[in-house]
Amino acid sequence: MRAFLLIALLASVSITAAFSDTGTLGASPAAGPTGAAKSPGRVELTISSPAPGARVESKMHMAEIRGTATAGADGPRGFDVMLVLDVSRSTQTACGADVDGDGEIGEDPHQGLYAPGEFPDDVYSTDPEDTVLHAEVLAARTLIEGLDSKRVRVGLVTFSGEVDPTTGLRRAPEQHDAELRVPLTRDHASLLTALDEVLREGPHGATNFAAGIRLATQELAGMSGAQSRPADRHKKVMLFLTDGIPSFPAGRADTQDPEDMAAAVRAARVSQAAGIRINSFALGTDALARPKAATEIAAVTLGTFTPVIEPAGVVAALQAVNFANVEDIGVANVTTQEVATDVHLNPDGSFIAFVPVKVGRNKVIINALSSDGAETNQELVFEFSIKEAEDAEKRRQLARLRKMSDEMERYLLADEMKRKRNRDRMERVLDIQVREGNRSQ
Ligand SMILES: [Ca+2]
Ligand SMILES: [Ca+2]
Repeated sequence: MRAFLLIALLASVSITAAFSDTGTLGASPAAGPTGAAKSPGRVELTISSPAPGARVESKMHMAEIRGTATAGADGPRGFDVMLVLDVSRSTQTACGADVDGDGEIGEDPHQGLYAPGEFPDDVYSTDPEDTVLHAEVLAARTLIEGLDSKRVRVGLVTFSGEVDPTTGLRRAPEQHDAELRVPLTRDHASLLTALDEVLREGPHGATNFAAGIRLATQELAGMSGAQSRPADRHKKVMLFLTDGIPSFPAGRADTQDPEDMAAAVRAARVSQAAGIRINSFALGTDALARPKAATEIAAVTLGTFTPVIEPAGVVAALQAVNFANVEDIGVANVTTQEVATDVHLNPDGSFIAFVPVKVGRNKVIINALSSDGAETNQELVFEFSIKEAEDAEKRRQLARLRKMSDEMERYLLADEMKRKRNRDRMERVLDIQVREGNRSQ
């Protein structure tokens, strides 16, 4: 039924298509009828490729559209994102998915799946590259690779807490339970190198939330002692990943003292005062059994708390985070009467959409929706022709398809509802055009 409606709408849009050539849907951002009609805030669209009128070539009837959406008239110039990763000992456990993609799913021998003695007692993942820490690192990598280094600075903090093996307490009162791996930088490649280093060092120690939050806050806020240089009008975001509950700085590492959580919440209040938002991600059953600390640090900073039942799901969860306040991007091809279903919106508002096209002239509408409900449309006309794929291009397309791993498929399933809303919205956008077109004729 919906498909029929869409076809019907699109059929009528061909009239509108001719009409809008006369300039109803101006090419300027925020000029679309829906954007002007009900804008609580404002959202702007910049299409970086293809250029208007350009000739696009591809082996498949599919054109790649890249751009950026920015919410708010006085929106931030850019983003400072501090990744805060839990490297405590428990992150050595198998996360339940094939993180390294070698075809073997690492399992925790302590879960009773193997005969006693089959694995040494200190092995927590039969595939050493499928641990919770590996899932965190893969999530961080995937996130970083999707961010625009011109607009987003990224830094890396890890936290744990060295334990005195005889007492179970901290080794020394002045010890640092968090480490600044990379100050905020546009050199995203340096983050990838640092993440490799984190994996080489491996999981260790207890879980000191407060230390991680304090160090990340110092850097994001440019407090004294910070190594990161301050940036003007950058929105400050902390992405805090943990598989546990705070066990340090108070008392023993194997005991959750009330002060462990109180210290974390106090640290988050300082973040809040410094204009930093904490988005927390609690991975796995341990973290979710008692998620109070992870929810509190997000709540006091007006950030989001994301429960991630399967730790490997953090890859998709981190990718789905939205710090640009851009809720959704929709793309419809007026010429082929199809709506793009393959739209990747990055947390910084940049996006890539693959829209179905036909050979010749194509008119495409791109719609951006901000978190506060503001919308804008932009249209783009380009020429499309089929080309024989060269080997490099074939490899690139294959690599892209392979990247859509099991993880992404799960994400797509979970995303089904959102996609339906997107589709409905684009149908509405097209419908408005039809009505606007008819009125003017
Ligand atoms: Ca594996
Ligand atoms: Ca404790």
